[in-house]
Amino acid sequence: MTRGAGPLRHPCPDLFTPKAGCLQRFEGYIRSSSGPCNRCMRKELENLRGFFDNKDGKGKYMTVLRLRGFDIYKAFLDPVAQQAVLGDIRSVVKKAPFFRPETPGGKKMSVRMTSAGQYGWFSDADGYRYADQHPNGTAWPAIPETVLSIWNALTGLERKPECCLINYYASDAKMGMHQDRDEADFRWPVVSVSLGDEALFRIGGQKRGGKTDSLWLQSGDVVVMGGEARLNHHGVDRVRAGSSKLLPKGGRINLTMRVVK
Ligand SMILES: O=C(O)CCC(=O)C(=O)O
Repeated sequence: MTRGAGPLRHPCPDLFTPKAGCLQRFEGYIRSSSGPCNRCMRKELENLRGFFDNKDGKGKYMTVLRLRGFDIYKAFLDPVAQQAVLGDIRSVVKKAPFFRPETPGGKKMSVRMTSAGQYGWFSDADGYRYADQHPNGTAWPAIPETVLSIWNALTGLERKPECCLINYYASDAKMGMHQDRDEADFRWPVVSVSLGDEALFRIGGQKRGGKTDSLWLQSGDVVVMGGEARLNHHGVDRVRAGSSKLLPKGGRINLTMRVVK
């Protein structure tokens, strides 16, 4: 994420100079080179039980990777938090069932999708865009608080996402390399949450083609795509079937929170 003026600035006064108490309390955490301090994360994640406190009171380690400008918060959601988010996503999907969008070229996507929020992402022969209704003609359900709390914890932004795109990957689904560029203002980050089976996530640069790097995303991992890397190409090459027990019928759910307008 870019620091300095603009919407990506984190409001936490401790971002650069955490107070001694803050550091001491969370000694052992590995901090990202960007993002909020752990004190702020803790505040935002109070509702996602079990994230920061473990039984011996010593805290636990969090690994934050930076790959091609994307910040990857490994195991950001523990199993309890993953179940909480999943339960809320199930309620969304009951009201706004998954559908398979068509590419502008007329091919059905392998990933099934739906959305929560004011806008939902949509695609058909007329192109990629945000729509204010599900294809069944109803408004998209609200973005669950458990999901918003991840945004709050990792971005610290006042501005909230207006869309949470929900992707379901069966074992044979994948997503080609693309940029997220249907939003009006690329200064806002996109925050991506992985639930269920592992996925091979590929990250490139701003230009199509060229060198890429890949890593396996696991259930509970959260990726922040912002700042200079906001328009980096990315995609999912494959899903490792049976690698997680979170979804009883298998597969992977990915949530991406986006500021649309
Ligand atoms: O499934 C993922 O991890 C990435 C999803 C994605 O790139 C998108 O929805 O635009």
